[in-house]
Amino acid sequence: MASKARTPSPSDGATKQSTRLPKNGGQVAAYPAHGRGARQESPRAFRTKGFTLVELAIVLFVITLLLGGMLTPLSQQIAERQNSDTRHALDSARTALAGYALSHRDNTGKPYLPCPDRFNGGGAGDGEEDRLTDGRCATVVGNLPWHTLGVAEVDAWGNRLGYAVSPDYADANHGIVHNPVPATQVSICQENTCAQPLATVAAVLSHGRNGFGAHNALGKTNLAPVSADELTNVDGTPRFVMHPPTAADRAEGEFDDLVTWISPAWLLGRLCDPASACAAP
Ligand SMILES: [Ca+2]
Ligand SMILES: [Ca+2]
Repeated sequence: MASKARTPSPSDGATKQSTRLPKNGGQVAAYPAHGRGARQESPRAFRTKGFTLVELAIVLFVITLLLGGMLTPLSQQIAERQNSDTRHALDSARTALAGYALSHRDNTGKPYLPCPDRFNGGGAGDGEEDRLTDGRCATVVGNLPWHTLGVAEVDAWGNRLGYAVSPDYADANHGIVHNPVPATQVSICQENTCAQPLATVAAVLSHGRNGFGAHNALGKTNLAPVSADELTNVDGTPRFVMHPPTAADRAEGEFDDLVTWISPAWLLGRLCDPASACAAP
């Protein structure tokens, strides 16, 4: 009767190894690679396995410094991107205004600009220009007729853009006249006293990051501004202050409005060939 083959177990090999002489002639290694001796580590090796409380505190301190250094530039980047996006919206609005004039002519072929979307009354806040039956604008100062122009409704902060246009440049029955007429109705100023106004055809305004005085996308009016310069931009007159931003702790108060404007030369340069009837009497 054949004996049943026995499956060797790992313990067999270990037993055999333990009884076999080492190849180095029987000398025993100071730190064996296997077995009980492998777990006997030196005190120095044991200490390097973890952090002490002091080391942990230092690591947390460094991480806090790194996060603080990263978060501040991130907020600055967001603010700069919002400013850049709004400036792009203002530039797009100015181009769209010229495009409107290219496609709208009175009965003599002279172009004219769109009217503002008014703040109050019929048709207010719908993004459509508000024009009277006689061809004149219902208001000189209002919001940009974003729906009429096909541009963005709001700036980067969710507020509508303001818009003012000289009546002489937005009359549907009397288009822009030659050479052009003095654009005295809309002014750009460096401060609220407006010592040296820059007469212009039209202006487009964003009320900036603080949004004071703006009409938001919900049709509501934001809190009124505090500084005299920003108050000038919401007083309903076609006079707009434009200068670099100032912080709230400055003597002149906070100012973050963004303004662009259309000069007569810029507009006619895009509407007319100088030799064409467009610019002729
Ligand atoms: Ca309207
Ligand atoms: Ca503002």
